[in-house]
Amino acid sequence: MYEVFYRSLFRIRRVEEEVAKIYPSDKIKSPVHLSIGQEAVAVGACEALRPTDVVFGTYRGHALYLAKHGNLKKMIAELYGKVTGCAKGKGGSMHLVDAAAGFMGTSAVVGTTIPHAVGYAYAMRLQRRETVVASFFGDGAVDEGIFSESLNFAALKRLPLIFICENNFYSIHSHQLARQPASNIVERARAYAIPADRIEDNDVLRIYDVVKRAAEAIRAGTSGPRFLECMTYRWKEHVGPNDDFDKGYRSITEAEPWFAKDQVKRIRDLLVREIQERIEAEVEAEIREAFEFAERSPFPPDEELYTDVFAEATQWSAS
Ligand SMILES: Cc1ncc(C[n+]2csc(CCOP(=O)(O)OP(=O)(O)O)c2C)c(N)n1
Ligand SMILES: [Mg+2]
Repeated sequence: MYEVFYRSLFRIRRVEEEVAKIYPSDKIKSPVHLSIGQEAVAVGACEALRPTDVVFGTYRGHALYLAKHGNLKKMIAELYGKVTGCAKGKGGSMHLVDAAAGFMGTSAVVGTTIPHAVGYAYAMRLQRRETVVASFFGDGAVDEGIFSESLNFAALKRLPLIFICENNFYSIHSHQLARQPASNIVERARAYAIPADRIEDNDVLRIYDVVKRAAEAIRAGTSGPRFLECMTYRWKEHVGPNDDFDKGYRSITEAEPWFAKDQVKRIRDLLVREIQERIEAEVEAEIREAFEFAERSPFPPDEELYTDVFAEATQWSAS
């Protein structure tokens, strides 16, 4: 089990470190919001879900895409704006999608994928499917009205949905307590009669356990939606590859306890050396291959400007 966690955590960390390294070259054609430091939330949750379960995330979506086993080559090609990318090179880092892996897409507009997840879960309930849906969003999305509307509707209809708030304390440069009167996101979920937990320390194994139990209860039909608030910490700047502890809105002293809780290192230390090294060599080879694939892929042809703009008439009539 630890091997599986470590492979996923290490893969995400290393992919994003490579993204950060290559970003100044301008080969990557969209802004990047890195999850370095926050990987445990996506990995703990996605390992607890089935491949057939689906997740909806945000523009800070690399970790979730990879944790849900999204295609790495297509992700890097998408960042490069290449036609082989997961959104044909038209979406970039903030609009990753891999429906085959159950990664249903992300959006740059804060809060917007929460109701998408609710709608999907409603469809699963109506069709009596076993699929569990997970909606990932930041503490900033809680500032949006749609957050409360979504919780209310999901609770009312007992939808098969797990809300997962990645609370990294900040919405861009604004601390949660500069935007909200109290640090009580988990209590707001309880106010809608949604069972809710808060995990304080980014512990990947605890996140796994809580999501596993939630998914089992939902699948057994003994629970409506569940809510999980995961306290975590973004190590890099809000957008881009750099550190930003010199910007004045937060301090390195605040960050240090979170560096000490690094889950990539923690799970690595639970494995014997041969296994660590084997996993690392395999992941490094996969990453090299993905960047080479992106480098040699072509940009979309000009005609692609006119496709995927409006839904095709056949799609409307089919629905
Ligand atoms: C509706 C909307 N309002 C404002 C913005 C500007 N904006 C972009 S990212 C962001 C921060 C959101 O913070 P949070 O939800 O905590 O996610 P995090 O970046 O911390 O992962 C904001 C306010 C936006 N993209 N969409
Ligand atoms: Mg945040």
